[in-house]
Amino acid sequence: MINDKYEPLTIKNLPQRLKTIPELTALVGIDINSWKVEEIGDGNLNLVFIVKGPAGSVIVKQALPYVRLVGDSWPLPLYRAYFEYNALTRQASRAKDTVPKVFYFNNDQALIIMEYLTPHKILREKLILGEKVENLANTLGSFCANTAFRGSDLSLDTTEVKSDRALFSGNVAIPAITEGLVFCDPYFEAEMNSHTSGLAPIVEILRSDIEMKSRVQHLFRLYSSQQDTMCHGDLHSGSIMCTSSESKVIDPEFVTYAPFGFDLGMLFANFFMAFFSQPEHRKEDLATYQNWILGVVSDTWLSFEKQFSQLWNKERTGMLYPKTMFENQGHSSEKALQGLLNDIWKNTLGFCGIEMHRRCLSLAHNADFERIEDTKLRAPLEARNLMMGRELILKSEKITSSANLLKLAEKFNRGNFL
Ligand code: SR1
Ligand code: MG
Repeated sequence: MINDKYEPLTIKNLPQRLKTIPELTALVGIDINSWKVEEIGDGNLNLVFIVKGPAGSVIVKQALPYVRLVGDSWPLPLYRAYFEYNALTRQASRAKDTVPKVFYFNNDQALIIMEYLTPHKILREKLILGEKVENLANTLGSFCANTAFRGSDLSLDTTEVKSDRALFSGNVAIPAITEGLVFCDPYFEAEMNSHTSGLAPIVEILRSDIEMKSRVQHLFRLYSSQQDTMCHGDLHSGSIMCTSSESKVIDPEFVTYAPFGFDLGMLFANFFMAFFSQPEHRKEDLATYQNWILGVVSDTWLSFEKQFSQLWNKERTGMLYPKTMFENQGHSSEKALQGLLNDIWKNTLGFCGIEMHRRCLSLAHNADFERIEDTKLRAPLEARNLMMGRELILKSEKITSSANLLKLAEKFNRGNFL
């Protein structure tokens, strides 16, 4: 199998094809007749198998040469597995214990064998079910701060940053999905778009708002040119797996060097979509659960800010804002840090607004809203989400604290826009 031409795995052929990989047999056992293989991929792009054996279980993830969600009419390079592997190994060392362990990688087969996270569940499912996760904000805020800081010119030697920028700039076709589906398609009648019936008046407001569209394009320019750090690139609630008290970040195949606030923006948007969709997922304890979600947003920022500031003081060894210019001169770098954090916050809000739009208007909607079968009930909730997204894009400079951000979400949650 190892030297074979690429071929997608199936439940049937997987044991025969992978039986000679020692890293795998050491973890699940050598007798392939005792293996149980299940395909569990429910994402938009890849094959994901659980392989269970007498000795243990692992995940086998294989890229397909096309977008699974659409079919082979949309080809997609297999090389994304290589970038995912490289992202996972960096995240593992920069944000300890927050990503699955990688046991084996095969470039020809676009295949990664990694830790089976159990009893973890996809966070999006937990949010739809109304389940809370202890420490969620802390883990995610620290993950974002650690990966942002430690992948950048604030911390790494600049030769390493430049070489990683060059490496990840090879990941062209996958971030191109973001370039199209996230930053452009929501704002005109693009081919693959769809939206819930009843949303036409809101769509008209958004698509005719020239100021907002211009701001979206300014943020797109930042995304494409401000290569601050190695971002996960697709940090939504489907890329996080949790138990009731532990969270792990998975699936960084959209990895790209991008602005500091990009991952946080995507993440916040997915919490806001969970928040706005709640009225159709539960009646009991609705306010309590919605408040919990909002608390996760503000605590994630708090934890990001705290960890980023600690790293600023302890690990600022890169070429940017050097200690030689500040501390070593007896000068405080606090103002510089504050300026940077303010900039990250502002961009986070902008990216957040755009992600809130694309998940309702472009391809690849999310289950938070899609599970609400009755479109008459779904549309008004999506309208709140879309209108808040617009406000975030238009007013990101004026929303200067997480308290203001939460107030805004509460205000839009009461809104009737249709
Ligand atoms: C065609 S891929 C659609 C979406 O799925 C991924 O998870 C990314 O979010 C992408 O935009
Ligand atoms: Mg994914």
